[in-house]
Amino acid sequence: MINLLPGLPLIESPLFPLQKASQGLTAEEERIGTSLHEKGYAVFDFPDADLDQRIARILQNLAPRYGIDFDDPHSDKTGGENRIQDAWKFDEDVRAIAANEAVLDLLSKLYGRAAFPFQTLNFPVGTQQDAHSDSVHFSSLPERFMCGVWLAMEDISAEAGPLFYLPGSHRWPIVTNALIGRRGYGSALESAQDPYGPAWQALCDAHGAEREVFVPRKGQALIWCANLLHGGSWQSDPRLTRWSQVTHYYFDDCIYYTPAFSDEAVGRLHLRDLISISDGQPRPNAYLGEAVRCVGRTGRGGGKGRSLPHRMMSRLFG
Ligand SMILES: O=C(O)CCC(=O)C(=O)O
Ligand SMILES: [Fe+2]
Repeated sequence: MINLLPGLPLIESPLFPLQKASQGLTAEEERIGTSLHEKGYAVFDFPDADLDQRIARILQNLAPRYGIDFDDPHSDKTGGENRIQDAWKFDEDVRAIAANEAVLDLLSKLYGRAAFPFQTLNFPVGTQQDAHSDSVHFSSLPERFMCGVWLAMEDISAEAGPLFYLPGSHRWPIVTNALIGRRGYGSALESAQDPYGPAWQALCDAHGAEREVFVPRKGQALIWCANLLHGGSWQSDPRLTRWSQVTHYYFDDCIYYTPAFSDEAVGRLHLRDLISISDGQPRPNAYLGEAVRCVGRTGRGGGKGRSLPHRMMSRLFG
């Protein structure tokens, strides 16, 4: 069956209900795909026979790095640094979780393009973050080829600031600079989420949306779609831990950029210069099978933003 809308992830496409039977999905893959399509998230058991041993080693390796007293059961765990970004660079188990082949196969099947992990975050406690969509940090052209996988590295208590999300919010408008009337390219922000908070809140109010919390047992994971609003609930018991790993994934053959610092309509994109965690190889920005070559100096990860060269701008943006 020819996919008439290849510029949308399969599970985000309005055609998914018609297409899913012809994708060779197992019953479990179809359940996950349907949940992503309808609700913007899906829960599954993380497929790794060595997961318990990996988690034990990760906690041992990372715990001393947060400046938190984990030994005293009564100590406040929320005061220190609450995340380590890209621990996969020095911790093989973090890397193995991010590069799990079964998860990559699942995501690739459900999105219709090959998935690759590009960032990890390891949290020992709740983030207590407001509702946000990751699409202001990481987006793609075509859009929506991004997702997060949140893995519980212990049984998570409702008092430990669990992850929350707004089911169905992946279908709301993606809140971009254009949508809120803000210029992004070259701007500086304390937090890339700040300018968008009121618009996300207004959308929640307009939809009368109710938060759901994810209170998983160890080894359960949740996939969220690129535009699903999510955050960290208030951690009512600061003595608790909430060990978790988030891996962010992109998909092949896209342009990868940071929308908070971009003005898409005039071709000013804060491009990302990515390598895949799974093979350590670059994933060049690409559009319809052709690499997008950029002018200017680059830095890996959060490097300086770059405009597309004029020739590419006129090709991409008319
Ligand atoms: O774990 C949480 O509380 C939220 C994490 C999050 O928003 C993210 O990693 O994108
Ligand atoms: Fe997030």
